[in-house]
Amino acid sequence: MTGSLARALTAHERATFRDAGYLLRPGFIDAEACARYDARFVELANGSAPRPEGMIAMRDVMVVKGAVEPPTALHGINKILNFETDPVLFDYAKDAAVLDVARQLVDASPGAPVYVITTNVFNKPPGVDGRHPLHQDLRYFRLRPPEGIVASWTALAPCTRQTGCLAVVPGSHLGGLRPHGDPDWDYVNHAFYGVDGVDRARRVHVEMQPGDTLFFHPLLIHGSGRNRSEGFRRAISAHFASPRCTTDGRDWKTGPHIRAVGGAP
Ligand SMILES: O=C(O)CCC(=O)C(=O)O
Repeated sequence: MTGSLARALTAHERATFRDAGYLLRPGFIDAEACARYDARFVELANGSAPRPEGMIAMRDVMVVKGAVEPPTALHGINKILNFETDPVLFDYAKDAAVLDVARQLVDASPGAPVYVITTNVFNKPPGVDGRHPLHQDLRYFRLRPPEGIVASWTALAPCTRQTGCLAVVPGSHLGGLRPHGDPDWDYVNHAFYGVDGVDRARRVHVEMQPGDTLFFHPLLIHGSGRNRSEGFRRAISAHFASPRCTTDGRDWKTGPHIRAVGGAP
Protein backbone atom coordinates (compact mmCIF):
# COMPACT_ATOMS: atom_id res chain seq x y z
CA MET A 1 0.00 0.00 0.00
CA THR A 2 1.14 3.53 -0.63
CA GLY A 3 0.00 6.88 0.59
CA SER A 4 -0.82 7.93 -2.94
CA LEU A 5 -3.68 6.79 -5.14
CA ALA A 6 -2.99 6.23 -8.81
CA ARG A 7 -4.12 9.19 -10.86
CA ALA A 8 -3.30 10.84 -14.15
CA LEU A 9 -0.43 13.29 -13.94
CA THR A 10 -1.60 16.86 -14.22
CA ALA A 11 -0.62 19.00 -17.18
CA HIS A 12 1.61 20.96 -14.81
CA GLU A 13 3.38 17.81 -13.60
CA ARG A 14 3.95 16.64 -17.18
CA ALA A 15 5.29 20.06 -18.16
CA THR A 16 7.60 20.10 -15.12
CA PHE A 17 9.03 16.73 -16.05
CA ARG A 18 9.36 17.71 -19.73
CA ASP A 19 11.12 21.02 -19.01
CA ALA A 20 13.07 20.36 -15.80
CA GLY A 21 13.67 16.61 -16.23
CA TYR A 22 12.30 15.65 -12.83
CA LEU A 23 9.15 15.56 -10.79
CA LEU A 24 9.00 15.52 -7.00
CA ARG A 25 6.01 13.84 -5.36
CA PRO A 26 6.07 14.56 -1.59
CA GLY A 27 4.73 11.87 0.76
CA PHE A 28 4.34 9.42 -2.11
CA ILE A 29 5.18 6.16 -0.30
CA ASP A 30 3.63 5.63 3.09
CA ALA A 31 5.62 5.40 6.31
CA GLU A 32 4.88 1.72 6.91
CA ALA A 33 6.25 0.69 3.50
CA CYS A 34 9.32 2.90 3.94
CA ALA A 35 10.00 1.35 7.34
CA ARG A 36 9.66 -2.15 5.85
CA TYR A 37 12.15 -1.41 3.05
CA ASP A 38 14.50 0.27 5.48
CA ALA A 39 14.46 -2.62 7.96
CA ARG A 40 14.99 -5.13 5.17
CA PHE A 41 17.94 -3.17 3.84
CA VAL A 42 19.50 -3.12 7.30
CA GLU A 43 19.26 -6.89 7.78
CA LEU A 44 20.64 -7.55 4.28
CA ALA A 45 23.46 -5.05 4.68
CA ASN A 46 24.58 -6.08 8.15
CA GLY A 47 24.48 -9.77 7.23
CA SER A 48 21.76 -10.85 9.67
CA ALA A 49 19.66 -12.06 6.70
CA PRO A 50 21.10 -14.02 3.78
CA ARG A 51 21.30 -12.06 0.55
CA PRO A 52 19.27 -13.49 -2.30
CA GLU A 53 21.08 -14.71 -5.39
CA GLY A 54 22.32 -11.94 -7.66
CA MET A 55 22.14 -9.20 -5.03
CA ILE A 56 25.37 -7.23 -4.55
CA ALA A 57 26.31 -5.26 -1.44
CA MET A 58 28.93 -2.65 -2.31
CA ARG A 59 31.38 -1.54 0.32
CA ASP A 60 32.45 2.07 0.51
CA VAL A 61 35.82 2.72 -1.09
CA MET A 62 37.28 4.30 2.08
CA VAL A 63 36.43 1.14 3.98
CA VAL A 64 37.84 -1.12 1.24
CA LYS A 65 41.08 0.87 1.21
CA GLY A 66 41.37 0.87 5.00
CA ALA A 67 41.10 4.66 5.31
CA VAL A 68 38.12 4.28 7.64
CA GLU A 69 37.29 1.58 10.16
CA PRO A 70 33.48 1.30 10.10
CA PRO A 71 31.96 0.96 13.59
CA THR A 72 29.39 -1.53 12.22
CA ALA A 73 28.95 -3.47 8.99
CA LEU A 74 26.15 -1.09 8.04
CA HIS A 75 28.58 1.84 8.16
CA GLY A 76 30.69 0.14 5.49
CA ILE A 77 28.05 -0.41 2.80
CA ASN A 78 27.24 2.29 0.24
CA LYS A 79 24.52 0.45 -1.64
CA ILE A 80 22.94 -2.83 -2.47
CA LEU A 81 22.00 -3.43 -6.05
CA ASN A 82 19.90 -5.99 -7.88
CA PHE A 83 17.06 -6.51 -5.42
CA GLU A 84 14.73 -8.04 -8.00
CA THR A 85 15.00 -11.40 -6.24
CA ASP A 86 14.12 -9.98 -2.85
CA PRO A 87 10.38 -10.16 -2.18
CA VAL A 88 10.37 -7.35 0.39
CA LEU A 89 12.43 -4.76 -1.48
CA PHE A 90 10.99 -5.65 -4.86
CA ASP A 91 7.55 -4.62 -3.59
CA TYR A 92 8.86 -1.09 -4.15
CA ALA A 93 9.32 -1.69 -7.88
CA LYS A 94 5.87 -3.28 -8.08
CA ASP A 95 4.14 -0.52 -6.13
CA ALA A 96 1.04 0.43 -8.10
CA ALA A 97 1.46 4.18 -7.56
CA VAL A 98 5.15 4.15 -8.56
CA LEU A 99 4.34 2.11 -11.64
CA ASP A 100 1.46 4.33 -12.55
CA VAL A 101 3.68 7.43 -12.64
CA ALA A 102 6.55 5.58 -14.32
CA ARG A 103 4.25 4.26 -17.02
CA GLN A 104 2.90 7.72 -17.75
CA LEU A 105 6.38 9.27 -17.89
CA VAL A 106 7.73 6.68 -20.34
CA ASP A 107 4.50 6.79 -22.35
CA ALA A 108 3.75 3.09 -21.98
CA SER A 109 0.13 2.18 -22.68
CA PRO A 110 -2.17 1.74 -19.70
CA GLY A 111 -2.14 -1.94 -18.70
CA ALA A 112 1.09 -2.65 -20.59
CA PRO A 113 4.00 -3.99 -18.56
CA VAL A 114 6.98 -1.79 -17.96
CA TYR A 115 10.39 -3.28 -17.34
CA VAL A 116 12.43 -2.80 -14.18
CA ILE A 117 16.00 -2.50 -15.44
CA THR A 118 17.94 -1.56 -12.28
CA THR A 119 17.23 -1.59 -8.55
CA ASN A 120 19.28 -0.03 -5.75
CA VAL A 121 19.14 0.94 -2.11
CA PHE A 122 21.58 3.84 -1.68
CA ASN A 123 23.06 4.02 1.80
CA LYS A 124 25.12 7.07 2.70
CA PRO A 125 26.75 6.31 6.04
CA PRO A 126 28.29 8.97 8.25
CA GLY A 127 32.08 9.03 8.47
CA VAL A 128 32.99 8.37 4.82
CA ASP A 129 33.27 10.68 1.81
CA GLY A 130 30.41 8.96 -0.05
CA ARG A 131 29.83 11.72 -2.60
CA HIS A 132 28.17 10.77 -5.86
CA PRO A 133 29.58 12.86 -8.73
CA LEU A 134 27.27 14.73 -11.08
CA HIS A 135 26.33 12.22 -13.78
CA GLN A 136 23.63 11.04 -16.16
CA ASP A 137 22.19 7.58 -15.62
CA LEU A 138 22.02 6.95 -19.37
CA ARG A 139 25.81 6.56 -19.21
CA TYR A 140 25.09 3.15 -17.68
CA PHE A 141 22.35 2.01 -20.08
CA ARG A 142 22.40 0.73 -23.63
CA LEU A 143 18.63 1.03 -24.01
CA ARG A 144 17.20 3.79 -26.14
CA PRO A 145 15.39 6.11 -26.52
CA PRO A 146 16.10 7.96 -23.27
CA GLU A 147 12.49 9.10 -23.15
CA GLY A 148 11.51 5.46 -22.67
CA ILE A 149 13.37 5.27 -19.34
CA VAL A 150 12.66 6.87 -15.97
CA ALA A 151 14.08 6.60 -12.45
CA SER A 152 12.13 6.67 -9.24
CA TRP A 153 14.07 7.48 -6.06
CA THR A 154 12.34 7.45 -2.68
CA ALA A 155 13.87 8.77 0.52
CA LEU A 156 13.95 6.25 3.40
CA ALA A 157 15.67 8.68 5.78
CA PRO A 158 15.89 12.47 5.81
CA CYS A 159 17.79 13.64 2.73
CA THR A 160 18.96 17.20 3.40
CA ARG A 161 21.93 19.38 2.53
CA GLN A 162 23.53 18.07 5.73
CA THR A 163 22.97 14.37 5.01
CA GLY A 164 23.83 14.57 1.28
CA CYS A 165 20.57 14.96 -0.61
CA LEU A 166 20.35 14.67 -4.37
CA ALA A 167 21.36 17.73 -6.37
CA VAL A 168 19.98 18.06 -9.89
CA VAL A 169 20.64 20.42 -12.80
CA PRO A 170 17.20 21.38 -14.09
CA GLY A 171 16.86 21.14 -17.86
CA SER A 172 20.16 19.28 -18.30
CA HIS A 173 18.28 16.29 -19.77
CA LEU A 174 17.72 18.39 -22.91
CA GLY A 175 21.43 18.55 -23.78
CA GLY A 176 22.17 14.93 -24.75
CA LEU A 177 24.59 12.45 -23.20
CA ARG A 178 27.81 14.11 -22.07
CA PRO A 179 31.24 12.44 -21.74
CA HIS A 180 31.85 10.96 -18.27
CA GLY A 181 35.14 10.39 -16.51
CA ASP A 182 36.67 9.64 -13.13
CA PRO A 183 36.33 12.53 -10.66
CA ASP A 184 39.54 13.99 -9.34
CA TRP A 185 38.80 12.98 -5.75
CA ASP A 186 40.85 10.96 -3.29
CA TYR A 187 38.08 8.42 -2.76
CA VAL A 188 35.58 7.58 -5.48
CA ASN A 189 33.27 4.61 -5.20
CA HIS A 190 33.38 1.89 -7.87
CA ALA A 191 31.94 3.03 -11.23
CA PHE A 192 30.87 6.43 -9.94
CA TYR A 193 31.68 8.43 -13.08
CA GLY A 194 31.08 12.15 -13.40
CA VAL A 195 30.42 14.79 -16.07
CA ASP A 196 33.15 17.44 -16.25
CA GLY A 197 32.49 21.14 -16.49
CA VAL A 198 28.98 21.29 -15.07
CA ASP A 199 28.05 24.77 -13.90
CA ARG A 200 27.56 23.95 -10.24
CA ALA A 201 25.70 27.21 -9.69
CA ARG A 202 22.83 25.67 -11.67
CA ARG A 203 22.42 22.81 -9.19
CA VAL A 204 19.20 22.58 -7.22
CA HIS A 205 19.35 20.61 -3.97
CA VAL A 206 16.29 18.44 -3.57
CA GLU A 207 15.69 17.97 0.13
CA MET A 208 13.35 15.07 0.85
CA GLN A 209 11.75 13.34 3.82
CA PRO A 210 11.00 9.59 4.02
CA GLY A 211 8.35 8.69 1.45
CA ASP A 212 9.03 11.67 -0.82
CA THR A 213 9.75 10.41 -4.32
CA LEU A 214 11.70 11.95 -7.16
CA PHE A 215 11.05 10.73 -10.71
CA PHE A 216 13.78 11.74 -13.13
CA HIS A 217 14.89 11.49 -16.75
CA PRO A 218 17.99 9.34 -17.47
CA LEU A 219 19.78 12.33 -19.03
CA LEU A 220 19.21 14.58 -16.01
CA ILE A 221 22.56 15.55 -14.50
CA HIS A 222 22.43 14.74 -10.80
CA GLY A 223 24.61 13.67 -7.90
CA SER A 224 24.84 13.93 -4.13
CA GLY A 225 27.16 15.34 -1.50
CA ARG A 226 28.83 14.04 1.61
CA ASN A 227 26.81 13.01 4.65
CA ARG A 228 27.92 15.44 7.36
CA SER A 229 25.43 14.20 9.95
CA GLU A 230 25.75 11.44 12.54
CA GLY A 231 22.98 9.30 11.00
CA PHE A 232 22.45 7.44 7.75
CA ARG A 233 21.01 8.91 4.58
CA ARG A 234 19.16 6.19 2.67
CA ALA A 235 16.96 5.86 -0.43
CA ILE A 236 15.39 3.10 -2.51
CA SER A 237 15.35 3.38 -6.27
CA ALA A 238 14.40 1.64 -9.50
CA HIS A 239 14.64 2.42 -13.19
CA PHE A 240 11.75 1.54 -15.46
CA ALA A 241 11.82 1.12 -19.24
CA SER A 242 9.03 1.13 -21.77
CA PRO A 243 8.48 -2.04 -23.84
CA ARG A 244 9.23 0.10 -26.91
CA CYS A 245 12.89 0.59 -25.91
CA THR A 246 15.49 -1.23 -27.98
CA THR A 247 19.17 -2.04 -27.83
CA ASP A 248 21.65 -3.12 -30.53
CA GLY A 249 19.60 -6.12 -31.65
CA ARG A 250 19.72 -8.16 -28.43
CA ASP A 251 16.63 -9.20 -26.49
CA TRP A 252 17.18 -6.97 -23.47
CA LYS A 253 13.86 -7.99 -21.88
CA THR A 254 15.25 -11.38 -20.89
CA GLY A 255 18.35 -10.01 -19.10
CA PRO A 256 19.05 -11.63 -15.72
CA HIS A 257 18.13 -8.59 -13.62
CA ILE A 258 15.22 -7.39 -15.76
CA ARG A 259 11.65 -7.95 -14.69
CA ALA A 260 8.35 -7.10 -16.37
CA VAL A 261 5.97 -5.52 -13.88
CA GLY A 262 2.48 -4.15 -13.85
CA GLY A 263 1.06 -5.73 -17.00
CA ALA A 264 -2.59 -6.73 -17.13
CA PRO A 265 -2.94 -10.30 -15.78
O1 LIG B 1 21.67 8.20 -3.83
C1 LIG B 1 22.57 8.92 -4.27
O2 LIG B 1 23.25 9.62 -3.56
C2 LIG B 1 22.84 8.97 -5.74
C3 LIG B 1 21.81 8.27 -6.52
C4 LIG B 1 22.03 8.36 -7.99
O3 LIG B 1 22.93 8.96 -8.45
C5 LIG B 1 21.10 7.69 -8.86
O4 LIG B 1 20.06 7.21 -8.41
O5 LIG B 1 21.40 7.63 -10.07
